[in-house]
Amino acid sequence: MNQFKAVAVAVAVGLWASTVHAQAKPIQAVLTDAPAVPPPTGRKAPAKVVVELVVKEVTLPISEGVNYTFWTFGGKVPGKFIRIRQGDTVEFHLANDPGSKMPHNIDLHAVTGPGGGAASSFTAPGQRSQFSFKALNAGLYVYHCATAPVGMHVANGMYGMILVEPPEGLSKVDREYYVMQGDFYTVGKYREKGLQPFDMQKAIDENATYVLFNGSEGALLGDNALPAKVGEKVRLFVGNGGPNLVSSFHVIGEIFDRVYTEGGSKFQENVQTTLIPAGGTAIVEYKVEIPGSYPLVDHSIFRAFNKGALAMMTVAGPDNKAIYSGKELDEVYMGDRAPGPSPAPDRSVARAAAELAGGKLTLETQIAAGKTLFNGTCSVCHQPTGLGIPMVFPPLAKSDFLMADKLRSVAIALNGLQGEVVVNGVKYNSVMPPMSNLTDDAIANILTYVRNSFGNVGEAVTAVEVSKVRATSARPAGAAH
Ligand code: HEC
Ligand SMILES: [Cu+2]
Repeated sequence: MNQFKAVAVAVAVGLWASTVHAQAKPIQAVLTDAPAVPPPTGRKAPAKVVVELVVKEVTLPISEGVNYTFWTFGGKVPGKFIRIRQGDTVEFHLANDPGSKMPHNIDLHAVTGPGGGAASSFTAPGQRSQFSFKALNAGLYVYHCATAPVGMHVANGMYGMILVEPPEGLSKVDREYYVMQGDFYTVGKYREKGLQPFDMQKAIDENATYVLFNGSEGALLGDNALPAKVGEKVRLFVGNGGPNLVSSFHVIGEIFDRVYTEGGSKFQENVQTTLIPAGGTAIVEYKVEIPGSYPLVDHSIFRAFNKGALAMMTVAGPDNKAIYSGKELDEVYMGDRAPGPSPAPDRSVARAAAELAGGKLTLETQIAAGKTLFNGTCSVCHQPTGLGIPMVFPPLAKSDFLMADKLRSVAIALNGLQGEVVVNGVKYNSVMPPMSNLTDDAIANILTYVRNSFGNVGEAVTAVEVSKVRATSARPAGAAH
């Protein structure tokens, strides 16, 4: 082949190749609902990728017996997970369901360009819009709605994540999960039943009612816990939608072998807790060595135990006593969030709420719900047996003091107790904190249980009685409501 011919062939091949590339069929992106993550792109070269996302306004449970109208990218909170490769050109289609009441748009932090796509994607109910962007930077990025009032759209759950894989892809792991934190603001207090509207003032004050992983309390608990097996490498794509709070993300009982802080390209090793800003992410990786339950929490710890920021990874497999000697995470630590011995989720509290709403609450249902709530709230001091601890926590079992006055026992649960009390002839002089953060029906069920268990025989306590005591008795300064 002479030189001229060789060049001609090369040009022809080059032309052919670029035509093929330009005409290659665009790839339809696989989108997943949390906690699932789409498979690796597995591609060696950039491509044109089509993403189709539908905004829907949906009413879903935010907690047991509590509903909230979420605004979503794809029908769930967080929104669909999008996975592409660096250099891809993304043709983005945003549709707004005809049932929506609001216009919406999308700002993807993976976009280089004004508003991250927001201005090009403003979509009224029943409309669609389209724009394209080239993914210049690798990393794990948040996307969110940026329609005014932006804070309200984000607070209603309008966020998700897009992973832009580096050209070489991510290292191989056994499991990948999608976990995203968000803070929520409802008019009713934490766990107050019924459909709860958004509370703008609480949101402005950054006074969250709920702090949640994956959009509802218990989204990743019980039957929905994240499974893994001993010896596996786990990767969590963790995001924080905010709108307000920064997450101190921690897995109780694990150490992150690697954290790609802020979802960027560099990793830090051997990390206990990683900060995830509102509108930011982290990729955490760890190997699981010991079977058991591993709670995922925001280590701003009241959020975990009093606002819902609790998820669970359950690791199955053989023990390794050389690394850890035993005893499972116990009920005292986890309270009513402890994974129960039976795989059947405990629905007693929800059942009691439903019966109360229907005007037909039975004593048995109240006792069952009260037992669950007692074990999550009171048993840490008074013990699951109700026997208390000598000299420290008085018994509720066969307590003459408890049974002498029903409304007084309601006031104790609500407002706490301090100073000398004599229970069954024994003096106690200590402090019980107020539990006024509990709802009226929760306190009614707890006391119904306590007054009908451990050898006690009494009558039911009603939510109406609790509400009267709440309205007429003094709470110590600093107690909730
Ligand atoms: C942090 C520990 C703690 C928790 C949690 C706790 N208590 Fe108490 N409780 C005490 C202490 C301490 C006293 C005695 C206070 C005193 O000495 O004045 C007490 C006293 C009582 C009494 C009166 C004395 C008796 O034995 O009859 C009742 C009734 C009672 N608690 C009910 C409850 C109920 C119901 C709950 C759950 C809603 C609860 N407590 C949660 C520590 C606790
Ligand atoms: Cu929106």
